[in-house]
Amino acid sequence: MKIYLNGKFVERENAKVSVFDHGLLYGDGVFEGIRSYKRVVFRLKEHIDRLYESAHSLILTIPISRKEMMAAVVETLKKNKISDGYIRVVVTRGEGDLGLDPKKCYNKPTIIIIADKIVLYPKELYANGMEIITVPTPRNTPEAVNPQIKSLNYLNNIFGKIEATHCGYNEAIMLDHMGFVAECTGDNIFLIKNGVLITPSQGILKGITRDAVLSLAAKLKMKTEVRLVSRHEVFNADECFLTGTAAELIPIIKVDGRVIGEGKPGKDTKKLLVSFQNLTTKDGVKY
Ligand code: PXG
Repeated sequence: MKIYLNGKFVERENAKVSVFDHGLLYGDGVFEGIRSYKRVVFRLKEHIDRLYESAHSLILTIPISRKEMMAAVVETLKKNKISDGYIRVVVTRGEGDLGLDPKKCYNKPTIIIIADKIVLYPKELYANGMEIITVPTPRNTPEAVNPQIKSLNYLNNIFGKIEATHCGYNEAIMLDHMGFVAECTGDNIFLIKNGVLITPSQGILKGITRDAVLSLAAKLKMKTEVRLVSRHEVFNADECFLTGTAAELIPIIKVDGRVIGEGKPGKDTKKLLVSFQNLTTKDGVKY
C-alpha cells in the first residue's frame, strides 16, 4: 500500500509522523472520508471544499491548493490501483513544541492521504434494516466545537459510539443541547412521514451524502423539510434511514425499542437508495 505523505508516496510501514505532531498531541487538525465507485471519486470537490472550510475555521492554512489536493487524492487511488475504495485525507497542524498554542508549530502542516477499503455495517443490515438507540452523550454544541468542522477531535462521537456498542448497537442517535435529534455518531439521519423527507437542520456535520439525498428527493418530486426534529417524530415516522460516506444509505427499523413504520425498509427509502446508487458513479471526478 502506498500512502501519500507530504507530497511523497511511501510504503505503509514508512508512513510515520512525529510524536510532536499536534494532530496527535491535541487532535489539532481536520479530515475527510471520501469514496470512489468504479473509478469515480464521488463528490470529490465537495469533500475538498469542506476540508478547506474546516481548516479555515481552525486558522490552519493547507499548504497546497484545492486543485492540487484533488489531484493528490486521484493519484493515491491510481498508485494503489483502487477502483472502488475509501479515501481518508488528514491535515494536521504539523510538528511543534509542547503546548497547545498552534503558534508552537513549525508552520508545516502534515498532509496524509490513505486509499483503502471500509466496511462499516454488516451487509444484511442494508437489506433488513438496522436497530439504533439514543445515547446519553449530547452532540457538541455549535458554540463550543461546531459539528460542522470535521476535525481530528472526534471524542464526542467516540463517546456516542462507545455507549452504542456497549449496549449492543452499531450506531446511535445523538441529541443536541436542547434535546432535539442532531445526527448519529458518524451518519446523518432522515425520516419520512406522509411522503415528506425530513432531516435535522442544526448541530450537525453537513454530510455530503445528506446533501446528495436531499437533491435526489427534490428530483423525485418528494417534499423535503430541513428543520428541528424530536425523538417523538422519529418514533412515529413511516420510514427512517441514515446517510454517510462510509455507511452510504442504511434503513433503520427500530429506535429505542420503538418499531418504525412496518418494521422493515420502507418503499421511499428503497427508491432513494436506488437513486443514490445510480448517482455514485456519475457525480464526481473520473480517473
Ligand atoms: N455526521 C458525522 C458526525 C460524520 O462523522 C457524517 C455525518 C456523514 O457525512 P458524509 O459527508 O460522509 O455524508 C459523518 C461522516 C468512519 C467514517 O470511519 C465516518 C464518517 C465518514 C467516513 C468514515 O466511521 N462520517
